[in-house]
Amino acid sequence: MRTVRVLAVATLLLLGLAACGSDDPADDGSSQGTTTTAAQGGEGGSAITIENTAFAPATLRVSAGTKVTVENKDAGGHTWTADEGDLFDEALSGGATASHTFDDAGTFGYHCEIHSSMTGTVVVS
Ligand SMILES: [Cu+2]
Repeated sequence: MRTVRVLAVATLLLLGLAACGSDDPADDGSSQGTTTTAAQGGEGGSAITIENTAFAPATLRVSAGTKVTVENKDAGGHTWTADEGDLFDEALSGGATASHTFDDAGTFGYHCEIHSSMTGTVVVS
């Protein structure tokens, strides 16, 4: 009796695994498609977040032509200002977002004009 019960359980487990196995490829296919779309901006995505008076990630790596979005999650205002030239200079009140498309490869430092401790870099390749 015990052996039969074990076999029955094993069969159910195998059936369950087989069912999962047949479902997974479809799930993986759809989620991979979503991931690919989201990852087009390059490693680490293409979004910068301002939170607790800091930019994150401190260094964002994207490929040329990527539109980078900055979201200010703080209540207070900040700016997203390029260190050199006037590539971008956005005033971001609490909850605001801004974006800039980086067409050329290079390393672009930026800062907040209100808080000197707030700095970051976008590396475009
Ligand atoms: Cu600031």
